[in-house]
Amino acid sequence: MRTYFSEDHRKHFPQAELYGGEFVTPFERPSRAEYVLARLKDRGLTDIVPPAAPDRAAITAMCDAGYLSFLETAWAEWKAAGYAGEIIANCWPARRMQDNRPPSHIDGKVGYYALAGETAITGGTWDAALASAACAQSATAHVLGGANAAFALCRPPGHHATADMYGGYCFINNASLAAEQMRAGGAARVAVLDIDFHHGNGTQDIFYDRGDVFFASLHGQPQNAYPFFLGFADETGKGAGDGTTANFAMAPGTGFDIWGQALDEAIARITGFGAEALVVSLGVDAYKDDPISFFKLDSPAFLEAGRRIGRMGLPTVFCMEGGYAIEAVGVNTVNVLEGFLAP
Ligand code: SP5
Ligand code: ZN
Repeated sequence: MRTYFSEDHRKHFPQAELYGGEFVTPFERPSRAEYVLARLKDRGLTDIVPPAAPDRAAITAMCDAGYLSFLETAWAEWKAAGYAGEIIANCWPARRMQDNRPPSHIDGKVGYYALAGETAITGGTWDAALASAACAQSATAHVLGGANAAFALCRPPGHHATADMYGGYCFINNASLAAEQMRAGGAARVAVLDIDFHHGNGTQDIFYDRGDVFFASLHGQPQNAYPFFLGFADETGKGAGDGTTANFAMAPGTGFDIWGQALDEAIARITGFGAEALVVSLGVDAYKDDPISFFKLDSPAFLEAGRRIGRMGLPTVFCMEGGYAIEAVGVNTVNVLEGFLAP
């Protein structure tokens, strides 16, 4: 399986994440990608190539124009405002306030386009987010060209980003770009299977009213887990997308016994939908030692998850999402890929 990877991910390395009322080194850090790369090489998955230039038109087609322009110019505006630190949101259009009038001042814009305050933007964030999107796009093109699968080693991740909001360490929704590209490339029906510990709120939001893209997510239940305000089991899609969203929200302490059953159900739903292509939001933060998550999967569980995904027999694009038990991220991620390759 070919991996698409860009060194430009390093341009996004904020020093600050707001966590427990303190600034800490972000959990989503460049070394994560290094561990994945090292493990790929250890396991002989050495077909690792840089992506082609990003397809900006596809990004523009999926995202809000004001949002993209914000991402591109936010750092310059922030510096021009005289701020010394990194960009962190601190005010929002909360309940009963106006949420359809993007402000002009950078402070207001940041709150308008942020869905959470843990994620900082720096001078290199936009370039890195574009390079990450390019990995997903090149991986998808590779599969559309006839490969049965490809791995986009995306960093920053994407599944929390909507068409017009960043947060959860995400800026551009890489998996959604891949799904749209599969559709444009001829797959009549596409599924996104999100196995990251966190609900893929961005992906769900982008496809919520779409009958041609199925979204299934396995995640920590919103009562107890980020992003808290989406991912409930009763969210099942709307309009043409009625019935094409499936959320498997699980309790603290969930292990592979329960999680594996949810995976089987998600796979059955995707198969029943008649998907012709699959995008996997590949987060490995369901791991037992993940520092910000509460599931209890061990490393062999990721191998088994990969096997079950492989048995679907679909053309598949894997997009890297979360996973913060840094030294285990490589093993767990590559375990999914190896399980897929030898189901
Ligand atoms: C892509 C991805 O995995 N994004 C995750 C974003 C999570 N951001 C919020 C982190 C807050 C963690 N709080 C956990 C408390 C554990 N004691
Ligand atoms: Zn996650």
